[in-house]
Amino acid sequence: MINAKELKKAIEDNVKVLYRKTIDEASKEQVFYALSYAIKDTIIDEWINTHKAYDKQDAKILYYLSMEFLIGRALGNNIINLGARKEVAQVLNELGFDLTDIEDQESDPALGNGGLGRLAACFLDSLATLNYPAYGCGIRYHYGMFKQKIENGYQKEVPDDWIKNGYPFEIKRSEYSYIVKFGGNVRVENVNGKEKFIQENYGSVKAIPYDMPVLGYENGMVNSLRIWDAEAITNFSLEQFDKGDYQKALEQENLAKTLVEVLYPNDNHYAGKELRLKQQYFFISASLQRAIDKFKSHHSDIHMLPQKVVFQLNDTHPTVAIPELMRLLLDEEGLNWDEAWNITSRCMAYTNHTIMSEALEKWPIDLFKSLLPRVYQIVEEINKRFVMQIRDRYPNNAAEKEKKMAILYDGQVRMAYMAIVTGFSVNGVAKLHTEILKHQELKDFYEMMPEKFNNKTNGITQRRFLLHANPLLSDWITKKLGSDKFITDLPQLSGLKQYLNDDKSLEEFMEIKYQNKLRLVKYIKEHNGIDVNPDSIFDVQVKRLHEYKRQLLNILHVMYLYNKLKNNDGFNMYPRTFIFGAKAAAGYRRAKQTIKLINSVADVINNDRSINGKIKVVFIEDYKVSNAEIIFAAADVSEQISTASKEASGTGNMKFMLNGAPTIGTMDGANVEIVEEVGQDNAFIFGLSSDEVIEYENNGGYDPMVIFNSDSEIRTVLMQLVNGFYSPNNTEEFREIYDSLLKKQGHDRADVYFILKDFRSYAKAHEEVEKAYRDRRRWGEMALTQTACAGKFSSDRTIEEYVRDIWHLTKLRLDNAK
Ligand code: H53
Repeated sequence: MINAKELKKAIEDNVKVLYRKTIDEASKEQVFYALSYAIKDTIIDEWINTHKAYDKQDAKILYYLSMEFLIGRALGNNIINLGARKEVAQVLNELGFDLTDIEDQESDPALGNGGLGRLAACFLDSLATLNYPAYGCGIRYHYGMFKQKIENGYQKEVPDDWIKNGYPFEIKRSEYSYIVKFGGNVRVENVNGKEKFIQENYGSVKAIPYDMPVLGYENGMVNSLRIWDAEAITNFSLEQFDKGDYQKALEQENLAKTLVEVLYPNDNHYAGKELRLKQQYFFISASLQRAIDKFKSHHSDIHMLPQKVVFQLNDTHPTVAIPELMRLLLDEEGLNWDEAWNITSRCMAYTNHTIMSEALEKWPIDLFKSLLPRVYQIVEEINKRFVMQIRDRYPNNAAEKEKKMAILYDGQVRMAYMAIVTGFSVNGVAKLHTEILKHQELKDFYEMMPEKFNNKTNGITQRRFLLHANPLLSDWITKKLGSDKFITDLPQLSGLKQYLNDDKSLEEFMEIKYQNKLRLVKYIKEHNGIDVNPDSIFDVQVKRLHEYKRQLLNILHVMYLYNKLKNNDGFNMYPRTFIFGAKAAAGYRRAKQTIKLINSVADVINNDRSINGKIKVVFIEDYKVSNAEIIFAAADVSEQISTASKEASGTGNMKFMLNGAPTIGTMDGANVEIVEEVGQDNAFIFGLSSDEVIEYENNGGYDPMVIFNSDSEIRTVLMQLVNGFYSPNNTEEFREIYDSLLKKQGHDRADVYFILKDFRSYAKAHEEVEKAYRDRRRWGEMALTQTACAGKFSSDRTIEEYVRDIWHLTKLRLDNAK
């Protein structure tokens, strides 16, 4: 528990020691550091204590291996999980500062792109809250996700130097450094009749871990997020080297520098770059070496590893963990193949997050082999043995099955297949997604090894996305339920259903939404300079920019509404603010054009006085975890409009729901389960089903030209893309977007994402939204229903399912827990 007096003194002392200032002279940034160090001080004993308990209880440990952890700011979250929000705010007040202002000084650690990275962060929060021993293992990127600036409507990427001034919540732990080797060749030696594989002529780097505390909610548990940094190996004197070695030393220096420099900014798309594979191997090799050493410090028999350790592969990105663990067991521990295989396959589990083929990593064999020569030999052997199994099992169609399932095929290493073949569990991230995996994308594997497949519907942490993001609502819920148990038991929210018939409660709920809208209005004014009407419907789509997520459908619909307003005197429309927030991968042309389109449409519409502010379009610059919290709390409508079958789950949909915003969406990903919870009447569903999409994809039969020719309103909107209506200075600005909707794209048909196909039913769903919103009582009920039914979507539920079905962890007991 925080002691107010001690905290105050600690802040004042820290300001003195760090800056040689008294508190009244300190800047907000200085107070941020002073407070953060004070908070870290209060965490540290529990952090030590937790890890002592790991050892004492000989706990089985989960290693969540992920290239991304989109953790967001730590200070506010740590204070929440210490249960000290009010006390800390009070202390700061007394010192003349506001806690929210101070939190705003923290740079947002953006060590992830989007859903996958944020999910990993929510999982860490839930693991600690539920007392499960776990490490997150990742990379300490020196530059996280780029900061987005919008200049003249275009996205511009600015480097995110998040550790420039030091990050107060990390600890460098040089004593746990490891060497990671790249390249060279493998020499085989015969030692006492046994083959020994020796990698030589390699380049190497030193991997150094930095730990960040991950606090459970008021339970004294502090797990670690371990992110690896790279340093050149410098335990030699350069002078002793001849020219060749000097060259090599420089190369190693360079490798270390570039290795952890930057996060690849692609979400759901792999770039196939050598450096990316290096990053993957780097953090995997270091994490596994450390995990094995830790295991061995308590156990003498390496065969016991699966009883004490489990590795979860977050997508294909960490899959090189499989041959690397094999390597360590074979070459370092001296096991034979069968023993090593047995251990590895019982330690590894894989989560699939997408069916999009461009996101499933396939490495060119040549690249893989030259970078990881010994690891590649092991992959070859795994493949060889699996192919033998295929031939055994399918003697009549072995060649066809090999083509579909072999790990090495067509000059490539298919990482997902290696994960499925080796691991003991393969899970999808929402019911629909898992069904599609089993019966479409991975059906050959499902047929061969059905026992591995299971579903774990994603979830989100209510500590950040309700408690921290929306204090007004969480205080109200606490009052209404007479308890704050929902903070660790989200299904308690169903108790709110008793207020669905209570006008006064509905009004209170709506008033909270209004206050949160005012907070966002202020943010938008400060950051975008746009005035937004808080009485308008806040219709929000925030997520990565990707064609399958169909921000384009949304903005085309805005263009359509605007035309209706302009052309039809009788068209009456409830004021709407369409809010977008999205980063596009730096090299993703179409996505960047869509950002420009949204901003160009905003420019025209926001400056047209004739429509009386009925429509506003806002593009929020630099969408990230910290402003997301403000946005979710303020949304009236949640746009979840991916082409059915493409969004594996979505988690933003859950954050909107929790904060009382009904979904307008397709039957895709977790939307399906959201509708299951709230009922059809409390969601606005439109568009093709996933079966219909897949049917069209496989058998054709969709031609957007037919729609273009027959629907004049749609045609007008499309023509506005190429007649300069939104780009008077360059009529060609949006030509590619236009073409993508109407012209065949290489091997693909036009309108790959069925935008025109779904347009009319989307517009209809929007009419329903408006109708519902005009009935204030109905809307109140609908909005409260979202929050009341959100219980299922806590990541606490998801984690309990992983523990029950995959990880089999035991809760840690903490002697001096509060
Ligand atoms: O993972 C989220 C899902 C979401 C999916 C996303 C994702 C990435 O962010 C990156 C790569 C990838 O394969 C998948 O798109 O639907 O909610 C967490 O599971």
